[in-house]
Amino acid sequence: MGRQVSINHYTINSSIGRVLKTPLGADLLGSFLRQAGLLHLRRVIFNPLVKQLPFKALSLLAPDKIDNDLLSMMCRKINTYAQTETIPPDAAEIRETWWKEAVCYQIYPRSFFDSDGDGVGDIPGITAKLDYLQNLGIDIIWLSPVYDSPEDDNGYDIRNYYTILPRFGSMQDFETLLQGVHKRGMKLIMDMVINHTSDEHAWFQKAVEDNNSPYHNYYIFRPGDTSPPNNWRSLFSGSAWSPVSTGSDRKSAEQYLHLFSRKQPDLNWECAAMREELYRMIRWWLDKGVDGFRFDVINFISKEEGLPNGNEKLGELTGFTGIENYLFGPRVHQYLQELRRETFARYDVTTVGECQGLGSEMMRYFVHEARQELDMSFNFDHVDPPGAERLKGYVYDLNDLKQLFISQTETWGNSSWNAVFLENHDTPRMADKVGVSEELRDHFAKMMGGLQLSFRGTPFLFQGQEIGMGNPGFESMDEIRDMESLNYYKEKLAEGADEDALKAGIFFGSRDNSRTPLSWSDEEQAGFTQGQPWIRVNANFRQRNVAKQEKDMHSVLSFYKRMIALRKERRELVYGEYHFYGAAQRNVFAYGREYKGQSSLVVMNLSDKPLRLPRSVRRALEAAQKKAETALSNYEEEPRTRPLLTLRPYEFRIYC
Ligand code: TEU
Repeated sequence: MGRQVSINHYTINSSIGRVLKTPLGADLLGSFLRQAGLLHLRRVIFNPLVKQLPFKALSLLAPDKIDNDLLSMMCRKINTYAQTETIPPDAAEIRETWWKEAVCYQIYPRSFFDSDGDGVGDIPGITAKLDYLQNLGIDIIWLSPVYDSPEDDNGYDIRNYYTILPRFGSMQDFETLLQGVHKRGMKLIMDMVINHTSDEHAWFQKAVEDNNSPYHNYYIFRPGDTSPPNNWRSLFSGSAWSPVSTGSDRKSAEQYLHLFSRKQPDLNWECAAMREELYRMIRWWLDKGVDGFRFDVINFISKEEGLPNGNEKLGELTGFTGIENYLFGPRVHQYLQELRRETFARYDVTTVGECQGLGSEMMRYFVHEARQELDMSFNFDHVDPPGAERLKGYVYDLNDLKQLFISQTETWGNSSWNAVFLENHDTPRMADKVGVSEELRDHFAKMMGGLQLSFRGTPFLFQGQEIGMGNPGFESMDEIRDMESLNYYKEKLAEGADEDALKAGIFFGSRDNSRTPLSWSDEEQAGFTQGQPWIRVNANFRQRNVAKQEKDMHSVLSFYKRMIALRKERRELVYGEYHFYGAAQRNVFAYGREYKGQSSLVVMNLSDKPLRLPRSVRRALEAAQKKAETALSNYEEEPRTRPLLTLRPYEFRIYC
């Protein structure tokens, strides 16, 4: 992107309205209010009179959470963006392409299918199940990391980018998998973790052995052996700095930066030689024939120059002091454009960036087609409720998801595309976040699938979602494997937290909740392994499993198959414009989609109680029912009234 001479300059004396007009201002403030549990203030801030007040007046609204320092920091970031980045105008029409039409499926290899009885899922296990995925209608598989790794963070700590972790299989096994995928007309994208490596990666080993080695500049070191060089906190508890353990010589003692665990040192993206090594490696995978990448925490790669201390108030609020120094870092776009140019630009592949902290306005800087960075991003605003902490437990309100999804569609425009997900390996199962009762679980699972598969954006399903798997119901800390949960437990206990409450939060929110083995059948260990699984299987696998649901035309799995097939038949479900009905009314989620003369209507009841439909929705429904060629719902029995006046608990209906 060419640099732009700009007269835009924002300070804490600029009006709130002016700041809100910038994408970064709108998003920063939006996510700030969300995180601070101050969403109710949105109304106040968007009031035309309030908008005329200076930006610094915001600190009066919540003095304990907002200070001038924080607001100045926001302005600095906004200025940097305003001076260096632009969002090009939108194309007149959406560009049609394969990865927008695809349905994707995330495989967490450790827990998908174990072919050799060691209790850990593996690559031949995935190959064995390709027909299953093809039958389901999957086009693209996203494979969580299978590279060589000491598995401190289940493979998100890569020791060698060019080899496969032996317990997952060999490179030959990987190639067989890739062939099997391609033979079935499907594609495979790799997880690519390049914000950090494992501390056991040869680069890091050489870097700590010898300060003068060229590899020393591949990571981020600062002198000192006692106190950390700044106040940044790791996303996995404690300081983001650890001393290099080999340094016995005081003068050469150093600390290294790790935003995640101490076994995941951050790479120094300022180092051109390091970037070149990464690009070479990515080209190597492309030449092997992979169809793209999911880039792990890719919006964290550029760190603020000088690594300044993080704002304390923001630290308290987010739990991650320092975050403003790597979220929207100064060179992130330069790096992303270079990454694309040097690697995937010349291949017909697709990319999705994991972009925690990215709102729907800022997203356009990352995925606008004319900017040549990424194809799609995973945004996280909808993953947890406003102001809530996963490891403390919460009740998720689907109305919040609805509001976010609606507002996102307003900002995307024709040139930005997104990935739509409801579950992944980092968050508990949706039904448990919402607290759905046992008897409504199937209806709920189908409704969520219906929503995801009728929305604009490429759907990414997470393994188990297609059979409505829930959390396993952990009961003891011995069952927990995830280092994030274990570190958190240790840290909070040491701080004097109440043990029962602490455990309850972890059993609810641990990432392990979605990492238990896929329930394949009612055989021992859910048919996942002949051995002892690395983590327990879900207790209800005899009732809820793939084999059983394959035989039942009313199962969650059968519903997913039908919904996926429908999405492929009806292009308006992929590309269509939206018209929302009754959006202001709680628990009503209804939209029409229209594209090139074809239209569909979706109606949902987001609650577990019967819902009376507002008139606008009833009218739209009546019209859609009259002309519909296909109708699909998550209830076997037809509704009693026609036209429809009420929806049953978690009822989903689509008319095309
Ligand atoms: O996750 C990044 C990330 O920030 C989170 O979703 C994270 O799991 C959580 O917020 C921590 O509080 C990615 C991967 O998806 C995750 O599995 C890895 O652990 C992490 O990066 C580090 O590579």
